[in-house]
Amino acid sequence: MTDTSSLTFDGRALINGERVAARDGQTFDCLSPVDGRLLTQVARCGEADIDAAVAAGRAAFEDRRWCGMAPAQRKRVMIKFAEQLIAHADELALTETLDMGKPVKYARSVDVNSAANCIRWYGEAVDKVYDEIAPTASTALALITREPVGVVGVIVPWNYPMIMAAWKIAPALAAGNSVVLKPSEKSPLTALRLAELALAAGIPPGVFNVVPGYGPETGSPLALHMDVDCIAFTGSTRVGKQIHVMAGQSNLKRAWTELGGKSPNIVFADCPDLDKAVEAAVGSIFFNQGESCNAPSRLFVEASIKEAFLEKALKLVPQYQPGNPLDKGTVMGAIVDKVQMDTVLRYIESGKSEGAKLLAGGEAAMPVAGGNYVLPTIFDGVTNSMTIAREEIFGPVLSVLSFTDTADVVQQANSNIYGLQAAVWTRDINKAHGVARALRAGTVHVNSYDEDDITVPFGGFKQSGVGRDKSLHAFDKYTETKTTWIRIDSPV
Ligand code: TXE
Repeated sequence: MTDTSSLTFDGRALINGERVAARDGQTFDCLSPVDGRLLTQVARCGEADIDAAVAAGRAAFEDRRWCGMAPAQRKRVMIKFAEQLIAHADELALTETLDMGKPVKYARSVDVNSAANCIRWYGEAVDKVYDEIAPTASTALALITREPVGVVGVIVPWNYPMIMAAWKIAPALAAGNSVVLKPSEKSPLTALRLAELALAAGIPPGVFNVVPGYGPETGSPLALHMDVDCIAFTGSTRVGKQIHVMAGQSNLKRAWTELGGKSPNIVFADCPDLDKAVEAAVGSIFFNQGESCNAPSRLFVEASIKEAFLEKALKLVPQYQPGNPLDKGTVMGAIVDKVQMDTVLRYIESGKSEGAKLLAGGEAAMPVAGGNYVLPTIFDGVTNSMTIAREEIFGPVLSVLSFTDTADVVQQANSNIYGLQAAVWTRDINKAHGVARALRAGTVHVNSYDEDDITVPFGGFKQSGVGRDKSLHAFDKYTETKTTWIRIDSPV
């Protein structure tokens, strides 16, 4: 078991380079889903704290202490910031595990590394992205330049606290903006450490502020703030819609949302490697306890191979028994809190009562007293109209549907409000391309589910949100495009 006795936590906000309590002194308890222990008390920030953080961000932007830095220097500081994450990798991973319940081995190998890589990648990009000159007539020069939007508000969820924050703060900071980050009240601790590490790396005070608190009390004032130029959000579709409304109600700040998913994973009988398809289907839904927006939660298997597929899948299930996330051998940890666990269990009950056939799991588990754990669950005989096929569960629950016709499965896959991710497994290149093109999703995998790289955009069609994280496309969200016309009265 990993020793956590040396860890201490500071739950105060970080505004203008300093750790501060909420203006009104309020706090909330930060409980660990691993065993219910109290980790620390966290500042319960409100409107006055948001005002202070936005003012600090605005002042930093106005005096150009960050955006005015030479790009090569800003790059160096960003890379140092990434190095700070790696230097504190064990501490960050343990904090993430205690705060939100994911297995420590993944917190270290996936979350810390991925967040550091993201910050480094955008840092590297700072002095490599060029502006443009438009192909106008020779009587004028038209420069098309990118400018930071100003103060960027960022609201993130609890499932990948560091990675979700990094996907937004890294391109926003690299582009020269100031940031005010509100982490989820369910997992606020690593975000606060990120801001301290940014300071240690040389990001000037005021540029990166973190204001913990609840959605309506802390997130809403940020989304409604008249001096915030852009709001970038990851979370539920329900709140995402409110974010766009709040942007419109206030100063028409740019609003970008990465929301829910109910991703279809379509396995044809001619899939090139059934074992791989099974491993991917099972591994991807149970990874991170199923608390992933892009989890392949709807599995469509061609009827002729369904029995063989499920037989193999069920053999893998025991590997995913929930265990203490602090144990380095654990692959499935705790559900983030009791509220989320109850939500998952309610969905499981709805699957049972709507007529799906429970093949595995289907109830809570208790590997550690006081924690929140759910068994890896598989339902067969699911139809697309059942609640467990329509709604995002955000837990370790796989819904299995079968099909016989290609056009029909595409239609079923697309008949959902979400369009985040999808997969198709076949060795027929025509079918692969045709189906991939017909699927309404921001990312489609062919014969895999776990390809991932910072170089590719991530985001959804339909109600999975607006805009893309990752890749150079993310700069579009955090920059304004300016045209400068220069008249040329040429003497020659
Ligand atoms: O998300 P919320 P929750 C889905 C998933 C999950 C469900 C609920 O299905 O079961 O959402 O999770 C802040 N104004 N996803 O309740 O409420 C909130 O404090 C401004 C999918 O945790 O959307 C947190 O920081 N901000 C998802 C963030 O929004 C508000 C990841 C997300 O919280 C706010 C998480 C308000 N009125 C949940 N209300 C994904 N796609 O990755 C809340 N917030």
